Amino acid sequence: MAILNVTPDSFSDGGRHARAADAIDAGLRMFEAGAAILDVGGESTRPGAAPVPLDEELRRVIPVVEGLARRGVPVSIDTRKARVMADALAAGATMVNDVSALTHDPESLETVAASAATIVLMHMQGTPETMQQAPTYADVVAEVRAFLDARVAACVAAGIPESRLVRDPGIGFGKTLDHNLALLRNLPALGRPLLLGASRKALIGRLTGADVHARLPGSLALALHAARMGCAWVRVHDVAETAQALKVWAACAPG
Ligand code: 7PJ
Repeated sequence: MAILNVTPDSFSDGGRHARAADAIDAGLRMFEAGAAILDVGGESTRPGAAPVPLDEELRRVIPVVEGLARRGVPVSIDTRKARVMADALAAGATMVNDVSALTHDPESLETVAASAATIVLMHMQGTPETMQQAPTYADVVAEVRAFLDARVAACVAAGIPESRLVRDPGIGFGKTLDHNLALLRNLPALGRPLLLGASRKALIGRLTGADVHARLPGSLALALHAARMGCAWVRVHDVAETAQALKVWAACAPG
């Protein structure tokens, strides 16, 4: 899964159309480089990020979803808002990636249940504004597992088959370095199928001192670790590099 952020700081400032065209071009390049799906997002959920109003989020992402889907590129919509999910699905998206696991917007569950989309349910403690202030768990692996089980159960109760649900531990979302490492060491304990998003994240900086623009080696190590632990998906920025690493790893991995 390739990360395609459509925020004003990610592309040219030549206006909306230029920005959408740039994002579509970037998405096509990532698809050609080996991404199975593009995760299009218009609201940053990084620690401390401010929320984006609905209209603005729609204006950012829908032209990009439509442009990619029209060219036959699989698209995931990265949003916490039911209306954005609905419009993106109508524009051709086939996956919904919600960092709130369909808890942020009370209409999300019904919206995705009415579609055939695959849903990524991510664990987060707190909200993006405050989540890194004091993350606390008695047993992080058991608590994340219990949360994911409960969200899967809520989706199944709403009529979504479990085969369409993907679990995600939410690396960095209300977690210290030790919490992240406990989850990474115990990924199979979280259930299946799993998606891991660790590309360029702060834990790589915490472990190595590398700044955000120099975290490709650590990101590749985490992608290979995810593959070895049986993850079905990795969410990454550096598509060509990750695809090459995974291809070589898969050729020599036992089993
Ligand atoms: C994740 C995400 C993740 C899923 C972000 C970043 C922060 N969605 N959105 N999993 N992370 N499903 O990419 O650095 O880990 S935003």
